Amino acid sequence: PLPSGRDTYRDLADYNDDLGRLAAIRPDLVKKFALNHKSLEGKTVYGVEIGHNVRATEDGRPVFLMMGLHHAREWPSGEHAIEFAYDLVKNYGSDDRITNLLKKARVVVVPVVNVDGFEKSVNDGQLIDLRSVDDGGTASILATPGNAYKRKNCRIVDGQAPVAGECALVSSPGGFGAGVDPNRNYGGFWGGPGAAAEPVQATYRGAGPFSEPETQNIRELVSTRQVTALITNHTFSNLVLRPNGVAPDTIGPDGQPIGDPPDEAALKDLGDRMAAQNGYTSQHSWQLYDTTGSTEDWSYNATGGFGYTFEIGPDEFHPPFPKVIDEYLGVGEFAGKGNREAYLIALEHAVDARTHSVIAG
Ligand code: 0X9
Ligand code: ZN
Repeated sequence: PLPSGRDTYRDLADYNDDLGRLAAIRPDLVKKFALNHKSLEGKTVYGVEIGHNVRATEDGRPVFLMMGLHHAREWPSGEHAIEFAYDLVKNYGSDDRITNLLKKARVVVVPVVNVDGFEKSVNDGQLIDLRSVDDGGTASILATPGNAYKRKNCRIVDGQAPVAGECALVSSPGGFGAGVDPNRNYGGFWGGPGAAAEPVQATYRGAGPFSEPETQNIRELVSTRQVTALITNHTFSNLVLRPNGVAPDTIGPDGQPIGDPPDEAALKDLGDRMAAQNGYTSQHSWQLYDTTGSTEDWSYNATGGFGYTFEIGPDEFHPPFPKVIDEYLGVGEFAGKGNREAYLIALEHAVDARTHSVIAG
């Protein structure tokens, strides 16, 4: 079983309750906190901080940040994030490896970054099978009632939603509904290739870098801690992606090719070691396709903390829950290929690493 014992997907209330439950189980070890910015619909976004003597004054211990559900429809991405929190809490004090890691580092888990979008997806969802659709399911999505396959946040731009104020999936013909793509709205290379300027598109970048509460929340979290490693979970394709989201020969704002990240060898090494555990393919993000304004392209280039996107699962946004369980633990169909061990390796890296600086929020 999963560390939490759950056997069905959580909705937004379940996530928030479980974060509170974790803190109630071990108040010395877990602190539930609210991020700075409420969502556009006024919801509070929560996370937990986990570490030995967690309520002690901030002591500069390095932080490993784990996130899920930037994209609303990517349900396993939140489940694996919160199960990792349960795993740490359950094993602290009995498992020496985890106990020692939590003495040296703090782990911050924000399982649902895009609360508005996720609430629509999980509560108003009608599931369809996307496995045969090779374009990410967009053709089927447009034919599907409900919001199960909603991706973006709930930013309403004039003319984008069918009813003013409604955060719907489907808008005008050919559109992808309301919202900014939170994974195109960060400051790293914002406005470059692989992000759309048009609000109806699936990868709409927003009006400007960090225009959205979701990205503001993560920017402020990363900017006020020593986040030496982060994983942002997505689904699907069994990938461990490392910066950057555009190829080294891409011309940057200074007119020169951006090149590979200065830490490419070490980024690759950690990515490869994680992929050896979960069986994913470790590669540059740009080898999937171009993206700009993504989470770790900002965080890595701003702070030097290593950041990775995990694309969980072979082929589904909402696999049957038993698959989500097995893929976390590395059992059954996923024997020897679990994310649990990959996450622990990232946490070990976080303990040893240092960021360049803490930047202003
Ligand atoms: O397009 C995305 O945002 C991610 N794929 S998804 O199917 N979950 O939407 C991939 C982002 C990869 N690029 C970077 N991380 N830079
Ligand atoms: Zn995604």
